[in-house]
Amino acid sequence: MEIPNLLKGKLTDEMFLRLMELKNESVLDFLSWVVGHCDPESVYVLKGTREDQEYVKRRALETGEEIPLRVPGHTIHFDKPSDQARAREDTFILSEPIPFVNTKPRQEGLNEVMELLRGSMRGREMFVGFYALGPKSSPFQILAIQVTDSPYVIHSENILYRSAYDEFVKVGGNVEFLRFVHSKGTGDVKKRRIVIDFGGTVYSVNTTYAGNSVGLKKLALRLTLRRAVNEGWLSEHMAIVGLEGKETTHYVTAAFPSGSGKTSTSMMGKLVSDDLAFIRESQGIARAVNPEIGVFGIIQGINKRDDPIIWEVLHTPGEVIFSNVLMTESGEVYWVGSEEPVPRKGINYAGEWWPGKTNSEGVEIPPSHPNARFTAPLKSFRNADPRIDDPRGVEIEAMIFGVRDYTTVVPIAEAFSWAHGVVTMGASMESARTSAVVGKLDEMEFNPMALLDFISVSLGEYLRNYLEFGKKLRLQPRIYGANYFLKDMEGRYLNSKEDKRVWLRWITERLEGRADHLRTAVGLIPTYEDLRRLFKEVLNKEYMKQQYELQFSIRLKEYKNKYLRIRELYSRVKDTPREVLEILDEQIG
Ligand code: SAT
Ligand code: MN
Repeated sequence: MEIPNLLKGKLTDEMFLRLMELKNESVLDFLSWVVGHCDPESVYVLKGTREDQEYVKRRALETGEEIPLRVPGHTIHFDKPSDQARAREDTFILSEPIPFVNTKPRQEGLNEVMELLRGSMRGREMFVGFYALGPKSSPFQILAIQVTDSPYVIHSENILYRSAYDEFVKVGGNVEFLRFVHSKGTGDVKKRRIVIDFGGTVYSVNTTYAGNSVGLKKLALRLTLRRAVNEGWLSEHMAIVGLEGKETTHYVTAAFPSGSGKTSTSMMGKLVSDDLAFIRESQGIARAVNPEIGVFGIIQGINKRDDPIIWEVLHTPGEVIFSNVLMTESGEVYWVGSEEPVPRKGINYAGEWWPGKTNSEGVEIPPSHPNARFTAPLKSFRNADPRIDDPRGVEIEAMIFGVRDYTTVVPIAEAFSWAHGVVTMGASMESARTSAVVGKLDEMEFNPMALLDFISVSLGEYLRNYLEFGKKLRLQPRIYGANYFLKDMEGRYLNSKEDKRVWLRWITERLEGRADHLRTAVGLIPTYEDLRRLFKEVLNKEYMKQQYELQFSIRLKEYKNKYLRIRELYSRVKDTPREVLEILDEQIG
């Protein structure tokens, strides 16, 4: 095996040996191509050792991509003002048109991104990281390589993913892997592109926001979702959480659109995953793992009272990257909704900040961006589940599909069956837009399984796979529809943030056969008596009949309109399974 001269010229002896040890021609071909095209000054190949991790952190500070904070191990990173969220309009899947998906003809998309990447790493150090999605050496494992000229991006990958250089060495030349090429480029956000090629490579340029640049997160999801549909398993945008029951822990998944309660739900039990899940059938049981080992969470609204576990992580020495919050002179951070006093000045994503500062359009700049984030390892959370690395995955007993819906969906309901839940709860999700994506806030968006932004196959194909997956199961997870955001006629929220603890306890009791239900047209809902008992037990709160009536009266007209809209959407997708339309017809009545 030989390393091409072009690549060799960028390597120290140590880095050369690291590449040789892989004994993998396709890795060398891939890296030679990137080096030839993007032209970095030098290449750093990570084995994932402690020294490597420290080196990356040091480079992040030296390049100014991160700034140290007062608390040891904490740093802050800023993205450009117009690069604060996932960029839908600049993200393309290279394929024939797929309904609801931003696609581009393959050659056109490749030409465009190649042009932007040409010479984009000039004068910079390029990092090569080796990772595994899912527990190492498990049936879930998918290997991947991230190449980037941003130490912040590789630092984030190191926190969020299992490092797997050793796995690459172990499997040797034949290994298949996903490829992610990122360059911060010139930083001209107008030339931002994220391009997904089903050949197995994702290219991302002129952006640093982690949702656009950290390949293994949502960019990998487009590739793994397609693979899952082809292979008969599920790659989902879901948290995995263990709910403590009387005798055992019940693992459930939870799909919510970004910024609608997924992270907070995952803090209410034993934390396996806050964002992503691979789910496979094994001996008739659905088993799930977290492809990640870290959290990239929204920070706005995190406060000591509502989110004690996250609060602790954000105030304890250890590895945390804050992004797009406010930094004060003394190296403290502040974010909106922390319930701490607002500093009188500081630095944020838009430069120097003071209360009342406006942008060029006269709009007030908040101290922290609504999509400001923290990046931290799962093991820092005191509720981290001991089974995070279980190679068999955890057995899934229930799946929750949650929406941010102000007008229609009841706080919690159980589906009549797997297929009923998949179709009327998962596939029928409509949710108000949040600041996790660029666009107008609060507009209602169709967002099946909280996945529409990441879907890379036809929705019909995706749902066919989902329904078939259920048919393979001896124990089908029960399905729940949740909505933490229902309002009354005057526009007041009908529930407080902590009420979700009660809904989760109800699910636990349903799984253990301890809670009753009422049958309605849209699913099984809790009885008043059970909720009165659970509000007392869980929150020590009185729960009034009148509250129950406001929260759980089925708003039939709204529901009917919702399902008519959904039916119409699916009837336009030409490969929608018949079963989906039939279940919707039945629901419409
Ligand atoms: O922006 S990301 O997609 O990476 C995170 C999220 O919104 O879930
Ligand atoms: Mn997410």
